[in-house]
Amino acid sequence: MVRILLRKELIFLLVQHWFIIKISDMVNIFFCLILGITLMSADCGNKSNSNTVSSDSTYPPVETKASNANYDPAFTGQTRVAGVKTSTDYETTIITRELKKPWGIVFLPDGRLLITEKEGTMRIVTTSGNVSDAITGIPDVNSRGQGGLLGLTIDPAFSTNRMVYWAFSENTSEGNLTAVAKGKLSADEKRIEDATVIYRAMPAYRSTLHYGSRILFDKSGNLFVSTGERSDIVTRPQAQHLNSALGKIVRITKDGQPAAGNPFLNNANAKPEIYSYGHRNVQGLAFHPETGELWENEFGPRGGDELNLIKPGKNYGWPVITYGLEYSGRKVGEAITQKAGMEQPVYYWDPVLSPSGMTFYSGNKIPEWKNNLFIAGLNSNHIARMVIKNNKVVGEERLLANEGQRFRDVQEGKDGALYAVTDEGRLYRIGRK
Ligand SMILES: [Ca+2]
Repeated sequence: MVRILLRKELIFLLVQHWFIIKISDMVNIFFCLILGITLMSADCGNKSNSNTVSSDSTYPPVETKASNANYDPAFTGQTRVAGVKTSTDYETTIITRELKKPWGIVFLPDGRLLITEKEGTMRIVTTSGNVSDAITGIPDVNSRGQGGLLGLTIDPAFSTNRMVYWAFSENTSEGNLTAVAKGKLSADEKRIEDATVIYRAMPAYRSTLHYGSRILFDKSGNLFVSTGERSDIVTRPQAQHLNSALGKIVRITKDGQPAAGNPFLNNANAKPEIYSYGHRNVQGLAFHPETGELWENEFGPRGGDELNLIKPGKNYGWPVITYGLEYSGRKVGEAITQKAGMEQPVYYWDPVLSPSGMTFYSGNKIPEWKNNLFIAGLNSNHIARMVIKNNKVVGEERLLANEGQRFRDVQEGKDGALYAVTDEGRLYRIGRK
């Protein structure tokens, strides 16, 4: 009897134990299933990302660092768009390392480069790396801080008149300012003849900062010139003032006069050379090869570097609206990013790109670069390739990011390659392999 009871007890215990095992197994299986589904869906997520990569060659945004400001963009695609990668094989060559703080590049009709150097010299450089002596005859520049011999261009009729135009920071008795001069490159290419200052962005101010300045001819033969607002808190509001040339893009004739058709010619309180306003420090100007429209980049403060599409008479907002912060980390002004009557940047960078010279690629050698914008980055140490469709940025790539250079200007050569100069003195060629 005892043995039967013991046996029943034993069977009961075994059955009970079996259930406990089964229940714990089922719990385990349940959790495994949940975990499995989670893992599978995570895996599916990865798979869908990698499918995106293979189907349209887009990648995660190139910027991975935290932004300085916590502002929201005004529209999708105004910052941190998808990354892209150049698929055509290209090679990067250092043509020379002997330049002294080069600032601007322009191509002569025969394909050689005429380059400004910040301290006040120009040199002619061949694509094989032959660097000329310094060209003489250029008026003195104030090269302290961000000043010096800055952007340059040549006359559309250079082949017959040999005229060169350049922007520079000039000393005056009231302070310093951004000026534009012109002169003739002598037949032996050793000097600039009859250099004449044709334009001064007034008022003068004592600062070493924010001069701009790039200079470009438009199709009508007038010059676009970009300035800066001289950085200080006392001059900064002048970016909004139409009676000041600080923080502007101006449009002038070859003699420095306000160009016909400028938007404020009939405004008695405005400087007639002003084309657009509300800019901070503009070191990049370029025309889109197909639309012919003028594009501009400018430095924001801490974050908020901008790419803008420039329209006559428009206000680009600085210092009222910005996506950046003061260098101290404080917010700028009323801490707003949008306002009626003020243009939104097409794109902004936070952290900064530190954008300087730029160009649209119009060649065919690297097909996917056609109509892309290339921007020289200083503190960011790379050249930004921006894919633009219908006036919106749809892709961004970083080129030459391992060179450790401060890129000051990038321009397209006659051979369908890009040429870029760096503060460290290098000239690069980036062309098809
Ligand atoms: Ca702006």
